[in-house]
Amino acid sequence: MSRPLPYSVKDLNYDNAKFRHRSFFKVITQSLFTSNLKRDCMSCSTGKFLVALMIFGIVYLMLTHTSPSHSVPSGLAKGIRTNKEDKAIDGGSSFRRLWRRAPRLPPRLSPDEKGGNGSFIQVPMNTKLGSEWIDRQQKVKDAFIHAWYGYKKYAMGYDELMPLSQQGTDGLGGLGATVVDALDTAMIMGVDEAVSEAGSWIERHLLDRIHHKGQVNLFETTIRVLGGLLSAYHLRGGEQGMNLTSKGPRPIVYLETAKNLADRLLSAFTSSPTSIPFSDVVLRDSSAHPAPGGLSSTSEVSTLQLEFNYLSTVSGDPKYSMEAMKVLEHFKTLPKVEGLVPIYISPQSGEFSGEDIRLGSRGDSYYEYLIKVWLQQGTSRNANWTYLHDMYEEAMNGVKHLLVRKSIPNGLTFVGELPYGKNGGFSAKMDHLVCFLPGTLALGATKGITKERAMKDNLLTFEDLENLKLAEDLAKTCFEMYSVTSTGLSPEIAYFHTEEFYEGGLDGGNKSSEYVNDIIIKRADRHNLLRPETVESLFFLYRITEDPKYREWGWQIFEAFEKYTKVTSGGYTSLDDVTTLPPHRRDKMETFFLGETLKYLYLLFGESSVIPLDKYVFNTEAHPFPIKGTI
Ligand code: DMJ
Repeated sequence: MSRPLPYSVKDLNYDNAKFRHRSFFKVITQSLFTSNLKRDCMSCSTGKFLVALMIFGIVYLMLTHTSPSHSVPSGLAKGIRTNKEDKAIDGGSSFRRLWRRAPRLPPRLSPDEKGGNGSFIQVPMNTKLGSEWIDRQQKVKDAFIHAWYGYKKYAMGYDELMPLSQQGTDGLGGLGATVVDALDTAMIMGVDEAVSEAGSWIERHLLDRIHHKGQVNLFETTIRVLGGLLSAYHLRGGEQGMNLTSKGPRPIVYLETAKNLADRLLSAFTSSPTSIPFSDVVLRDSSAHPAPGGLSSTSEVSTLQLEFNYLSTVSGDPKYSMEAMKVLEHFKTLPKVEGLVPIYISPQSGEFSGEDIRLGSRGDSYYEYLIKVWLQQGTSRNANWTYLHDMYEEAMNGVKHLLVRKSIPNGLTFVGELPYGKNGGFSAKMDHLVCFLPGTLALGATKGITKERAMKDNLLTFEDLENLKLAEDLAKTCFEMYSVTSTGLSPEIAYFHTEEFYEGGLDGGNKSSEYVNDIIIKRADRHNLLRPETVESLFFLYRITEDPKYREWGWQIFEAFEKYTKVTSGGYTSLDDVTTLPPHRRDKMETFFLGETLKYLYLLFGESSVIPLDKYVFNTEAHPFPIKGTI
């Protein structure tokens, strides 16, 4: 059978130029010399005279017009000048100012921030949001403020809040993980107070913690802390040399802290005898060692590259990217099962260990980063990186062939597991963690542009369309994992009723759900940790398909979080059992509730121009990094 031209090849020269910022001067001159004017007028002398007159007029207007080139509040406009620019403005002439390149600003962020109080956030001139979605987005912002308030009051500086016992706990090595994970969400939402408080805490304490703390997990620290610092650096205009000092520290503080942390994390790579890093790092002496048992998780070692690559880009030091990319280059050489990989790998031998294959815990973000690291290269993607896209495509075909099944009686599409490899039995078990996959599949299919535009431009292969369809089917299943329970919240793990597998009496408790007999929830799996994966996928699918049902589903999930996980005194809590009412509450607010869950819900209800998917790639902890060459 002849295969369609891979999208990757077609996409290599994909031109995003029309979305790039161009200065006013450039726009005028380009249109003069590329439009019909050029053809029709330049040939006759009257035409030449008119063109000269226009240029003269424009230059005159620009010399006499003094308003700033960006629509930022005047106090802010001062704040964002670099020293260099200040000198140019104070000492230079208007004419010199004319030739200065307009500064590139960070992305347009919150639609509801009206730029008051020197807020750094720009307001889209024209909001297309209906008032219902503006209200709902505000409710998510209120939820974030409530979560931050609880954390700040009872646990500031600890990794996580225990909202019921009203204290903090350090489960992630003691780097104040919630502070850093939450910071860019606060920036995106325009919660200035939290931006200030988190930023000041980072400036005052984080370096000291990094110097003195003991053991941390390489993966968790990279995706939450390093990722959070780097996206904060970007969103505050760090790459543009800006100095948005009004809320929190100068962006360079985030970058310098990130470098200090990453230099220590690098020991996990350099201490290992292979390209597979050890899983644990002792920060205070920059040493590293394997996890007890000696093995690393496949997803952990392959989910570091977006962060280390971006750090190399902004720091100008290639060492971070080089070490992290060795891992994926090594994975390229390893034997796989139709692109699928076991969930453990040995840093001692560099080989996979065992045959357990799944897209849930320990496997998930390996598949996510294959496509996202490829996308991160943007227009500079070249032959050296296509292996990532090839590995992703092969893996997704493996998923479709070996892991995707339908439940009975009502045919929900789900992704199961192969705990004993290809020749062992199939398990109808699906972790909630697998619900990242619909979003990743949709992103991989259109590369972040809308489905409509991709179809119009004839950019989708048969495989892309198949992946998009699978994404939509799986997103529905993930949503039904919520609506099948009494609380409207998903369990950590679900099983699906198939010809081979059924256990009676283990439904989710919502007897009116059409899928009450399709989804089985074992007693040990009934907890909910406020995880983001489903709302993450709803966000990607809404942006890409523009189907409003994804927003409605997101809203239902948000309402369930509000109803059952909100703690009056501050914060939100994990639950022990989503199938009983009232649900028994656990005493923990995970950092990713602020870093991911609320961020994705907020973006889902907002304008698609905020952190656009063809210009940004989100790390697995929802920290956005710019795609090379687009911003
Ligand atoms: C997050 O830390 C990341 O999304 C990770 O990839 C998986 N687990 C949590 C959220 O569930």
